[in-house]
Amino acid sequence: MKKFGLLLLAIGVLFAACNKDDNQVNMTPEKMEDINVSDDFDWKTTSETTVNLPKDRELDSSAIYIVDDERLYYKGPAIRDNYPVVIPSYADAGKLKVMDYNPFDPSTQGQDKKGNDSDGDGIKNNKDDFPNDPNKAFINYHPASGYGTLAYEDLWPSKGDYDFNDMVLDYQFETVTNANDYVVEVNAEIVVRAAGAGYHNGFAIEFPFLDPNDVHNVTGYQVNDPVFNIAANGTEANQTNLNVVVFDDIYDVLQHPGGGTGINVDHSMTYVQPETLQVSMEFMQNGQPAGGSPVSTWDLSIWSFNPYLIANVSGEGRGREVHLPGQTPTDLADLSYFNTNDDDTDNSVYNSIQQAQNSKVFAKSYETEDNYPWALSFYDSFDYMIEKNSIVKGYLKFYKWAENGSNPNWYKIDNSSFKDYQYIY
Ligand SMILES: [Ca+2]
Ligand SMILES: [Ca+2]
Ligand SMILES: [Ca+2]
Ligand SMILES: [Ca+2]
Repeated sequence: MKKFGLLLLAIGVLFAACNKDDNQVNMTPEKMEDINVSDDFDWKTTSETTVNLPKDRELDSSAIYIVDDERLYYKGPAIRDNYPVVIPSYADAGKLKVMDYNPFDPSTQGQDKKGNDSDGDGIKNNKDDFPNDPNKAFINYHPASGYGTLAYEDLWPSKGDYDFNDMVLDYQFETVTNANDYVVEVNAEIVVRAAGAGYHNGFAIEFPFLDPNDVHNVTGYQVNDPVFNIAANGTEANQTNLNVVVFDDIYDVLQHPGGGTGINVDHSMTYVQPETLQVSMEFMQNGQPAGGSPVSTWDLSIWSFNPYLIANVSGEGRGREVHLPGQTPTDLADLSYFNTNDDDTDNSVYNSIQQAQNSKVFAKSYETEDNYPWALSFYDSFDYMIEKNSIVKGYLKFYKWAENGSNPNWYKIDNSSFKDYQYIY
């Protein structure tokens, strides 16, 4: 018995030792390479769901509003049985509901006094964002409130230092629709915040479900380099899908402060005021669609926008596109970069995709063999890293999200158990 007890004790000590080792292994990692990311991890900070209109709904309204406790995700005519809705991953899809008025704007409740519809577009005055314009009815935003952020590494197909500040942009899309839920115009605000890189990088957006001829014109972009061929309507020429080149050189948008590498990534250098570009796409003019048929909000699916950095334009031209993980290159991307250096895009899948245009079924793209990305898209404005500091060091729960999807609010929570402020700009 005594011997057996000692043995148990010994096993207990061994277990304690193992646990201690485990704890050390599980300590907060210091670099991306310490993180184990599964093959199927989705780097998106949003999730997509479908909201059904209740069948027994009281139809006292000419418009519906899809909301949760904090945000209005959609407003438009009640003309479908269900609506796609994209919410931040940390939000609770169970809280989504369809209402007959906008709870964040009490003036939309009920009818206005006489149920007036001054412009006769079918949307009552108190619900019509343009009560005197029959060609416009609603304004929707993506993200639903405030700005989202795009953060890039620009050395693709080689991996970089994971400071994700080589280019940092905030974005907000304003979509104007009419009483039939057709898109009249999309107004994008692109706030250029930082360039923690030496390359002269450009930035463009593809709308993967739309055709270049779906827009009458694009305004507000800043493109001078002749490697870009811009068509008469302001879209990029020689593309199957609608592409808008927002700018061709970040160093033409933000002026370098005169010292150090990059712009707004080092507190010892002069801060440069971020520059806001207002890029507008006009889909309908006086009620007339640009293409053969009007574009619905479903066709647009604004949250499916495919933003990309074009690396080192002055040195390498138009072809080196750096996309979000899982996204597809455009027709003008130089495909010879794939599967070189650290890129582990699945080329066999890609080739079959080329034959079935517009399908977004990549098994893998723009990730390393260890499933690390070159770009991140945030549903909210993101506080980016100081130059050459890995996101892993600044955001203490990042690794948990990347390893098992927990802590989807890892970048939102403003306290020292989530952020190590000394590394964040
Ligand atoms: Ca109206
Ligand atoms: Ca109207
Ligand atoms: Ca970097
Ligand atoms: Ca950098």
